[in-house]
Amino acid sequence: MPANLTLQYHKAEQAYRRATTPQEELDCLQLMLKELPKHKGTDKMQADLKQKISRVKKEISKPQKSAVKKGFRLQRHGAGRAVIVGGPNAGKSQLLAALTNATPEIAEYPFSTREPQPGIMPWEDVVVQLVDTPPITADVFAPEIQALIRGAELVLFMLNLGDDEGGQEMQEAFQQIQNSRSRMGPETCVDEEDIGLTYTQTILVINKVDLPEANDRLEFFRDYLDFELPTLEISALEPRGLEPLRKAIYEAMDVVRVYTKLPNKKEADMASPFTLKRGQTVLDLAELIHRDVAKNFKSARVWGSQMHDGSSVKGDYVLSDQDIVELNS
Ligand SMILES: Nc1nc2c(ncn2[C@@H]2O[C@H](COP(=O)(O)OP(=O)(O)O)[C@@H](O)[C@H]2O)c(=O)[nH]1
Ligand SMILES: [Mg+2]
Repeated sequence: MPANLTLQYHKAEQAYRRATTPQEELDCLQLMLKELPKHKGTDKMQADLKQKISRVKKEISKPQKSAVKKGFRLQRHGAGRAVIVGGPNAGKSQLLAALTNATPEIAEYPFSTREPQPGIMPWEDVVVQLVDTPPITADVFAPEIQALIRGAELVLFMLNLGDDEGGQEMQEAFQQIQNSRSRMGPETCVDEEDIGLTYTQTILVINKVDLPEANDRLEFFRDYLDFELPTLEISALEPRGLEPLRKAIYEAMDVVRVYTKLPNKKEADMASPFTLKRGQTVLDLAELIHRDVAKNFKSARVWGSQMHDGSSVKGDYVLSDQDIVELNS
């Protein structure tokens, strides 16, 4: 039976995936439970939610025990997050170093990365957070990587063309992820029937195409590439193919940039745009700035591609990329 989840439920679930503290998780889970349609088809979902709520409550009441786990709740930053995952030596850390300000350890031996590490990738006038992770193998799949996959806007799943074992190692990492509850897919969605099962949009990043053996290996590995993910070929070291990748990462964040202007000022603040999810409205922008701004909101003026310059709009106006907005209360 379809669960017929409401828009509010989906919003709460989305916020749950991005929660960075146990209290935020609890608030979202409670909202999800409230919004869940109560009928036979959702019995299991209700039970799952209640179980999760009691688990988070325990975590909140026992701060010492959660200290370890908390360390992996990385603060979100910028327009969204892409997490880099894959087998050992695929070049995950090299990619983080190539795209961001971070300086991770890059090494020929496996498991040089032991903890998730964030970096900031600039894109035009905004930034995207990338997170490097320890390798996933047939034996090791750290729970914090699962949480990162679940909460990210995008997964960069890496294939190593630098080793004859690369295909096999990718396959093993792939199996681990797809056997978990936080899976990869061509687009991000939740399983309507099975609460807690999520798919995060993924790009297959084929790395080390600079090597002379890369082409032959890729032909050989094609047997392993039987899943349908968008694919980009790069060399993180050389570097090669990084511009299309950067663009794809930004586009996967699915945001619009909005510049705000004060009513008494002539010029908008063009230096630091807000980023909102595509489809969000002027009222969402007001809420993002401050609860009080949203509460006192009366109307707005918008300068942008979809609006005549300075036209007056209501709170439900859907923002377009690079709109300039003046909020009036
Ligand atoms: N030739 C080549 N070597 C690379 C490339 N990317 C990474 N490497 C090398 O592969 C090894 C493993 O890289 P690293 O980023 O530490 O892999 P990780 O375990 O996935 O984080 C290092 O010796 C890197 O210099 C690439 O695009 N081309
Ligand atoms: Mg590494």
